[in-house]
Amino acid sequence: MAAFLRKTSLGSSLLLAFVVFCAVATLLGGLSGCQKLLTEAPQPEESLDAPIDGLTPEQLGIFARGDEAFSEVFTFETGLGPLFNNTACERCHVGDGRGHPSVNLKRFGRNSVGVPFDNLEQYGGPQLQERSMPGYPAEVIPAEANAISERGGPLVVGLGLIEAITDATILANVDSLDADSNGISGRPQFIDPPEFLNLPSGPYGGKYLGRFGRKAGAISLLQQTVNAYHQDIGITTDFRPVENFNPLVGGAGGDPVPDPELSAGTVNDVVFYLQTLRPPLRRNIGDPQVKRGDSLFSAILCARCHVPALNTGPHPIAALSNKTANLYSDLLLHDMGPDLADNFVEGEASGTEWRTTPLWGLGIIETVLGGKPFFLHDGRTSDLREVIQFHKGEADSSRRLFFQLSPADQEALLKFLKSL
Ligand code: HEC
Ligand code: HEC
Ligand SMILES: [Ca+2]
Ligand SMILES: [Ca+2]
Ligand SMILES: [Ca+2]
Ligand SMILES: [Ca+2]
Repeated sequence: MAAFLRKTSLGSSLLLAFVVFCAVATLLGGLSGCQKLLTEAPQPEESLDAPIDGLTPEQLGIFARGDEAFSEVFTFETGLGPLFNNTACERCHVGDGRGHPSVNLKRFGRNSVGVPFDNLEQYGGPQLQERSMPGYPAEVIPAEANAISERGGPLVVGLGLIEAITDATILANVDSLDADSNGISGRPQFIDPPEFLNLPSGPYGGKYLGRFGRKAGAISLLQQTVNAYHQDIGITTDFRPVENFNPLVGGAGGDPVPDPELSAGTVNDVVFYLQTLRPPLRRNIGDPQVKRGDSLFSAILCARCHVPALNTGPHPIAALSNKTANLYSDLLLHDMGPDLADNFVEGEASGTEWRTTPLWGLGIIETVLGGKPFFLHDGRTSDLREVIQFHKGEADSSRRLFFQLSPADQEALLKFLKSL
């Protein structure tokens, strides 16, 4: 809420609405989370919305503009739609954290043996925009789709450090053929750069290393941001000036707002904001139980995928240059087995593969989301034991080792996770 307080007048009216909502809810005797939010402002180490240390005053100015744009709520008058999933970045990345599962988005396609994955573009695939402006039909998932991937918005903090990690550092952890026979491989995602990024042919057979998104399907924060505006909110930009294809209209069904609806300048401010959002601060580091959990985390192979730290290379933003990112991820793809499979192919990621989710901020999600965290790509559970229970495929032995630990050691490991 501190984030909202510092923001726009819109933020304040949202806060006011929330306070009124809470007051009524409290009168009716429910929602203890409201009570907590109204009485305690989160400590700095409990919130996500702050700039990284070491920015110049000018950079802080760009950060503030990007912050404003990230929370801007679009309307039909400002270009929302005609097809969209939600009205603002912040709706799906609440307080720069993750979205509530009620705002998950869905992608669909057809997965058949022996032929390339079909994004079903004639039906508006791969992304389902289930909301639309009046006069336009919203999309529906066609009967042909046999792969539906439901995804929640991840945390968007510390991403500048992730962008600044060199390819070589990430690729050093690749073990595609599992040469060390621990059951864990880890493959890189390679992506054809979209034309709007204006990049030369990439170093990997023309492709670039993907690192953002739940299957590492985006190579940079610019790509992720431009596509989020275009796909998730229906906002055209200088980078992608043509409205989304509307299958039920049979073309780029337009709204009345001339395209592009948003300038490259604003997109770049948002990218800068994402690049310079501070990585989460750890809590309870000195706690003996947390320390015990930390060493168990390595001992039972969690740290093979959730690699505690990767270093960044040189970067034009000094605050990101040659730093350590304590992200707890290798940013590689892993086969996680049938329970987590979505059958949805994205670039080189198969229907069972996911990028290792960075775990920094794991213990803060709860505060940001008002009391209840939601984990895994679709936010299916709030229970960390259940998260580990879902780890199969390459993580099978790690999962088994966890459930063989003594109850006290299991608790220590969970306490360590919550300190991230
Ligand atoms: C409808 C909900 C929704 C909206 C609106 C939305 N996002 Fe997202 N965001 C997601 C989901 C879901 C993912 C994961 C996507 C994937 O797996 O490909 C994501 C991923 C991201 C990532 C990658 C994070 C990572 O860890 O790799 C960034 C950055 C991001 N979004 C920024 C934005 C920005 C900027 C906007 C506004 C322009 C925005 N998002 C709007 C749902 C949303
Ligand atoms: C083989 C690689 C691998 C190993 C080993 C592994 N993980 Fe994961 N972990 C992943 C991937 C990939 C995901 C994302 C899965 C998804 O969202 O469907 C994930 C997700 C998670 C999440 C959810 C994060 C979030 O914000 O949603 C937690 C917590 C987690 N792992 C903890 C652990 C712990 C604890 C261990 C050790 C017992 C472990 N992992 C072992 C790859 C691994
Ligand atoms: Ca539009
Ligand atoms: Ca669509
Ligand atoms: Ca291995
Ligand atoms: Ca338009």
